[in-house]
Amino acid sequence: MSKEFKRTLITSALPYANGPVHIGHLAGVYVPADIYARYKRLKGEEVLFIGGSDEHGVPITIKAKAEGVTPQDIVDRYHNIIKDSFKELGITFDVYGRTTSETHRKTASDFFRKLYDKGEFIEKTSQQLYDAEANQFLADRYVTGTCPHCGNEHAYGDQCEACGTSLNATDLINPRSAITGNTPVLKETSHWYLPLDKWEPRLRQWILEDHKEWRSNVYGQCKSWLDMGLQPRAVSRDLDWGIPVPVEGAEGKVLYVWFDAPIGYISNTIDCVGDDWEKWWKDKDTRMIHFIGKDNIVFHCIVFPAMLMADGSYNLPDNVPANEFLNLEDNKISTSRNYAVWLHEYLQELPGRQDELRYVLTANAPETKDNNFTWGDYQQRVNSELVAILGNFINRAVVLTHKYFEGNVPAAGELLDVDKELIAEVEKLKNEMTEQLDAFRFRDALRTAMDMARAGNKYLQETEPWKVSKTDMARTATILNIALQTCANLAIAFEPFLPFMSEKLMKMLNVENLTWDKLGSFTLLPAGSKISEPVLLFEKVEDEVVVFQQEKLRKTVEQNKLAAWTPEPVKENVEYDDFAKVDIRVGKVLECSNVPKSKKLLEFKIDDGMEGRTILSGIAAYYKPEDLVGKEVCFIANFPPRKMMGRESMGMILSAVNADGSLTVIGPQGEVKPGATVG
Ligand code: B3M
Ligand code: ZN
Repeated sequence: MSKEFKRTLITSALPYANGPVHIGHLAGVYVPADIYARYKRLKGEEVLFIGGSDEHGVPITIKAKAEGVTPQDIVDRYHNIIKDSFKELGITFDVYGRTTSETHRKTASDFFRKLYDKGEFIEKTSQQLYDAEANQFLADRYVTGTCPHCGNEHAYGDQCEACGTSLNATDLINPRSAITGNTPVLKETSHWYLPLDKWEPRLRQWILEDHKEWRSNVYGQCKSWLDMGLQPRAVSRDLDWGIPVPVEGAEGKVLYVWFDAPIGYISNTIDCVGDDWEKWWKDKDTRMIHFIGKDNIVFHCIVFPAMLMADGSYNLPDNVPANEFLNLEDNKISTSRNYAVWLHEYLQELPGRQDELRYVLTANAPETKDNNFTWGDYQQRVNSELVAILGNFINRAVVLTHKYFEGNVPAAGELLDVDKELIAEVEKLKNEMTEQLDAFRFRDALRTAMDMARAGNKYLQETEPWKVSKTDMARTATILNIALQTCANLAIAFEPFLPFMSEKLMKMLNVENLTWDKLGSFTLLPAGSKISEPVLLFEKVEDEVVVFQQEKLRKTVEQNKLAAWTPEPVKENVEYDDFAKVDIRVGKVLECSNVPKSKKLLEFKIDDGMEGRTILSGIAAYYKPEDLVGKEVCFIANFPPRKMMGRESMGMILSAVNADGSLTVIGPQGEVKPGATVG
């Protein structure tokens, strides 16, 4: 970073208030943003950390319609769930606002009106997709179809989630209305367009020349956008949920959600600091950083900057460290398919384990490529890293100090090489962490902090105070002084990542105000000061937790399969005479057993109202044989005898395969005499 700034404005993408936040949001945006905000505050810098809910947009109206409530009901519900769960996870927003606020309505309207009055928009009439039955224009998520770029058949009218391309609804191939499923018609309507092409030269200079330091995934996506050539982009919609376009004669039209939402960063700043807001948005000594996921790059690096350029009075972001996506147990996280680990559920099911989640999400952060979260890895990292390395080192240093010095920090005597090596190592690791955090490399910085804990464990292993104490208490005092000072350093190093642990540790050490500049000091705890009794910082994750969470996901996948299931198409017609040839009867199961050496076959002895018969059926995977004895089943009686596993089968028992893959044997609803004909 070349320019020296006086303060940092940190924004984090405003989550749609159409559902809770999940670990993908956290890993992608909010945990890294909070790490950075905490780090900058630890350095004593002036920071403003902006968050808030994005409460307009079609996903919200679709959800409201599906639930038979108003969009305001939806956003009120989820805004509060999201806000509360962020707070409980220790995400330290200075403000968490919302785009249905009056401040935002005014700020967004004024922003639009200023550009309108400056003649920055093109007003254009065009043919847009329209659902005649629903009597509604189809924008954004109201229409789905095939992406013209990658062939994804479930692309939306504004974006293809598969390849990330931003789309116009009319780009879609085979468009379908998300309201009625109908094929849309074209209908004339007028909108205001922001001529992105006008800002292309300046955007090209600002990104491709002035910000070569941006992450390659961000820089690359911007470059491909710019190389494709920017087109004018509609900034209004024919919708009834959103901010009304503040122009006479614009009834029924609202601001496009991606025009409105980024202005939410500004309005939330106003809600937070009032008249002081311009210092954060217009003063050249302020550095703005946008934390987002990769699907928001075009809006934060091209569209919003073009809006700010068109206004002319705002700063532009200095960096946009967008993360890639996090998958869950090797599958894509999906709000609509409820396939996620929801933050509010995690906090309920695993109370007090906020740090563990922050740790695992940062250790697996998709900073340069998509990554994966598994419950097995969560357990392994908590148990073998947080408990066994970090917690273990701190616990040993504190327990031994109570054992040998009644909890008083012992004075350090002359330092030996092994002591000096640890001190030098901590200083080296501090410098590495500083460089990594400044470069938004949070995974690496967390690993470096863990290396500090590893160095502490190694130090105790090498100095063995539990042995030295038998002969040399002065040396023991030095060792434990050094070990405790290392614990105090860990409280600083981990504060951005594991704030709850850091706070507990500082309390245990009876120390406070440990700022970043103190990292590397070995005089943080004065000799003679008292430390508290050891507190367990991390508990092992038991297997039951992993089993429960994986079962929860399995059930969700099953439910999705059921919900997505559709019957097979009906076969070709048959003549009645053909059907009449099939002789279907009711029979009673007298005996049922597995066929030796076969995983599939069950052997049935059936009372068919005649001589009785044996039927073999490949349903052993679905039933315990004993559960079928006494049941009435329907079977085809006039198939020719068939040999299977050396046994003769006289007929076929009818069964249905369910949507979830399970199988049910078919029988009469009530008691029927064996041998009765089914017609
Ligand atoms: N509401 C979140 C998303 O695309 C979107 C971000 C707005 S940030 C101004 O998932
Ligand atoms: Zn695509």
